Amino acid sequence: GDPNSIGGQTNYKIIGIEPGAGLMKQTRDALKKYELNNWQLVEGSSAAMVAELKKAYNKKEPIIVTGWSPHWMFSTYDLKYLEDPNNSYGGAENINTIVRKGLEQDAPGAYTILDQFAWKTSDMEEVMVDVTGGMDPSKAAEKWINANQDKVAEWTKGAQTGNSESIKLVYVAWDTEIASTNVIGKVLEQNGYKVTLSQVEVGPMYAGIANGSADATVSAWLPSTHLEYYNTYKNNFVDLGPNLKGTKTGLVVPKYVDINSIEELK
Ligand code: PBE
Repeated sequence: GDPNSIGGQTNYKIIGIEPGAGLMKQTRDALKKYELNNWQLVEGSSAAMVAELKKAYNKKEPIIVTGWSPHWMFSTYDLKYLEDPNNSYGGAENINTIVRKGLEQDAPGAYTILDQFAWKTSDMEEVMVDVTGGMDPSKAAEKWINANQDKVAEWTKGAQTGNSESIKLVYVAWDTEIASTNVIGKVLEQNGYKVTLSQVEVGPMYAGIANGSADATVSAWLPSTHLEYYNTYKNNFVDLGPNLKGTKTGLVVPKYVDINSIEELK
C-alpha cells in the first residue's frame, strides 16, 4: 500500500480492547462491511488502548482506536469519531440495568433502587474524571453521592431498607462501568445491603445474571453493542431499562488525523 496513506502510517492497525467487547464485534463487522481487508484489529484491553492513544497523541502520530462515549478521553484529548455511513456501530444507544430473576422477591429494596437508578453522561463523567485522576473508585463514588443527594434520593424513594442481604454486582473493567458500578454499589450499601463488586469478562457477566450466580449489572450496552449477549440470555434475566441514555461507539482518531469517514480507510 501507499506509505503515506492512513493505512501506511498506522501499519493498517486499529487499536482494539478486550476481545469479548461488543465494540470489537462491531469493528470486526465494520472491517467486512467496508471491505478493509488489509486492516488488522489489535486485541488488548481498554487500559492498553488508552496508553497507545496517549503515546501517539503526545507525538502527534496518526492512530485509530476503538472508542466509546461517555469517556474521559474526549475531554483529555481532541478526538473525533469517524463517520460510519454503513451504520456498523448502530448509532446512539443506552446502558441498561439487568437483574436476575427472583431478585425482586429476595431483595425488594435493592430491586427498587436498581430499577430507579438513572443518571446522565455528565454525572458519570464527574466520577470518571476523578478515577482517571487517581482517586480510588469507591472514594470517587462516595464524593459524587455526597454532592448529589437529590438524585440519590430519587433512586431510593420508596425502597425498603435491606436486612444485610448480599447483593453481587458484576461489571467489566471499562471506565464507564467502574464509575456506575461503584456508585450504585455504595448507594445499595447505604440502604442496608451487603454489596460485592465482581469484575468479570462480558460473556460471564451476562451468563452470571442468567444463571443466578450474580444479582445485577448496570453495564448492558443496548440495543446494538451487546445484542448477541442479550439475545442469548434474555429469557433468563429481567431488563430494568436504561440507567443512562445516549452512548456511542465507533472508530476514533485524534482531530489532527486528516480523515473523516471509515470509508476513507480503504
Ligand atoms: N464498551 C464500553 C463496551 C460497553 C461499554 C463500549 C467498551 C463494549 O464494547 O462491550
